Amino acid sequence: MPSIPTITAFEASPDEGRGLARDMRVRWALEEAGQPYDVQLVSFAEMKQPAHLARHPFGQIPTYQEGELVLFETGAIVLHIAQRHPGLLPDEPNARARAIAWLFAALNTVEPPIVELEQMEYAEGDRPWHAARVPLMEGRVRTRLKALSRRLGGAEWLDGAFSAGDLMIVMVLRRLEDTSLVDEHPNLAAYVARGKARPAYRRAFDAQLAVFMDREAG
Ligand code: GTB
Repeated sequence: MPSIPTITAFEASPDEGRGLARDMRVRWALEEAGQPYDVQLVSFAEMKQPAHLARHPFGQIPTYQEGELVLFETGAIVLHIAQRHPGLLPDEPNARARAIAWLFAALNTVEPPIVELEQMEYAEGDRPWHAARVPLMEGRVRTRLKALSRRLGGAEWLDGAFSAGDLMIVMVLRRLEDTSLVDEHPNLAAYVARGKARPAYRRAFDAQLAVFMDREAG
């Protein structure tokens, strides 16, 4: 009998239930796949202990455990789920390869300048070069968003039916929610809204929010 996978997530996520920590990507993929899962919550201290380091060499969340298989990296985890369940990758081989390309593009091409912009705010906000660097970094993000918006055009999803590639792009774009950068492209804003309106997304979001609410309730 196939085992129910267990993922790890923050015991106390710094995002306070906003669904911005990376377990949300895995939860969403599992919900799209209709795959039940368990969650093991870990503290920051536990994440750096040998038991968790055996699961994740960098001491981070999320991880994914299914029988003998232990995985880290959200790209690898989402791809694994998508390859084993219907609903997240097309069957036709070329369309499937293109959907996987979008998954890689989300992580390798779109997310890096977004993370850099984000990190600059909290890690370099008080540095003398900060004011000069902001427009530079925003420019790099804008370059990616412009290209993404152009490619999406008036389509519902990036390449045919909703795929793991869309899931990852939506999650990466969500990282810009505290800015107006996505809103500069109404088609991208509508695309993110479509992703967030999916029932599987809602279930995943509510599940991670419940962790925060339970903790708040004491
Ligand atoms: N490349 C890895 C992957 O995709 O799986 C990156 C994993 C990662 O960065 N995990 C973060 C982590 O464990 C949590 S998600 N950090 C702890 C550590 O490195 O010690 C990153 C994150 C955290 C908080 C917010 N937030 O508060 O909004 C958003 C995103």
